[in-house]
Amino acid sequence: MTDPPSRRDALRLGVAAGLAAAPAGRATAADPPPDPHTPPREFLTRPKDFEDVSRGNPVPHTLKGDALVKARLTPETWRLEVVAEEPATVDKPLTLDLPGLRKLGEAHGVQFLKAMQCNNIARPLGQGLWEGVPLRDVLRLCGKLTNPRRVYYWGFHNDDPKQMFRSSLAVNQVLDAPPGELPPFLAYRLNGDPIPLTRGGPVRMVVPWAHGFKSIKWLQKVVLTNRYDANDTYAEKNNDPESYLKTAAYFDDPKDQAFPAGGPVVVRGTCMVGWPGLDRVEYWLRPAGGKLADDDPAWARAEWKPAAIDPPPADWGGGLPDGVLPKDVWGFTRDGKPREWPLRYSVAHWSLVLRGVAAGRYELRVRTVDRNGFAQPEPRPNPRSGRNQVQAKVVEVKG
Ligand SMILES: Nc1nc2c(c(=O)[nH]1)N[C@H]1C(S)=C(S)[C@@H](COP(=O)(O)O)O[C@H]1N2
Ligand SMILES: [Mo]
Repeated sequence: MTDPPSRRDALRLGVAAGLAAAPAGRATAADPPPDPHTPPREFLTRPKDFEDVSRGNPVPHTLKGDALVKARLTPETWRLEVVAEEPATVDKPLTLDLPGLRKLGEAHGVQFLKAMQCNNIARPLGQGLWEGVPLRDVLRLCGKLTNPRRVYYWGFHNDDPKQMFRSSLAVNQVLDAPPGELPPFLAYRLNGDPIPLTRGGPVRMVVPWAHGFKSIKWLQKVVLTNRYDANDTYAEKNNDPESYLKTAAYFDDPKDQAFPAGGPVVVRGTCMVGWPGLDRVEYWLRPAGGKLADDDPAWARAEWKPAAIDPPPADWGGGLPDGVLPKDVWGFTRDGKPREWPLRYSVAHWSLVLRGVAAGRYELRVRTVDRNGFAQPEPRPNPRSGRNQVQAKVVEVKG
């Protein structure tokens, strides 16, 4: 996750006690330039640093040796089975191995940046450059499909149905993504390397627009069905099985923070850019006056001011060679520039560098406004379709 680099960055920015004793407005060697974009933060998460959300006992990624072979979770033993259940049928049920999938990738491969986010956990779990083959191009190998309405799929689950973690998509979502839009795909590379077992390798489903529960790890089975209902494990407990990623801001460090008077108040964080895109990030610094209820009139009087959004990073970090720009990645031009920024379904970084803040205790809130003009937490009817409460923390400037 982003914590360790951000803390390190905060230190480099001179937030550490003692460095900020210079009077406000006069730069010293210890007082950093007012550019909130330096130093760069890592844009991609190393695969091992993703937060893990995995069911199973034992969790599949702890299997070793023969157990791993038996589970068919090694690159050599991995197989994907594609079948249909009556009254849906496929002409040619399919068994695909990893070389077969990679071969398909040579003709149909896609690459794109996506943050993995659980709809029950606020902050994204990590962001990767995922590479794989659209599921539609795998289904094409099955010949004629009759009567399918949904695609059900799951991964290895220790032979115990109770440990099954499964998900589903409408067959239209799989087959009819508009050209140039992101299709659900079978991923076999993450940040340029084979997907490690811990992140669901050898092959993982990745559904670009969806929360993590659609992106099934250790994928082994795809079933075309005539059923119209979602079979998602995550539909239990009032989760919304069709939720799209939402736009929302998060603090790098959600803990309260103290700053010495006279120095800058520097706060950084990330935002998830969901399906509605990101127009801007805003902050509200309010003299602390106890907990603010949802219907407090202070909300209507709030003065939201713009925060800075980091530009595309020059160094993408997280395991790609230094300076490599993902020019072959969805959303980028041939010279490696993003067509829109920040990119949909990715994590963007924001920063606040506030100078001249008078000594005192404040509540700091940061929120996103999406491209439909909805400010977080709107327009959420159901918090279980993605956590996006406006986060708040106390910031104290010590006199
Ligand atoms: N097979 C399988 N796939 C799974 C899960 C699981 O428990 N088993 N958890 C899902 C959930 S709820 C989330 S949020 C993401 C988490 O992905 P990560 O562990 O790579 O961060 O994986 C999804 N895929
Ligand atoms: Mo999740």
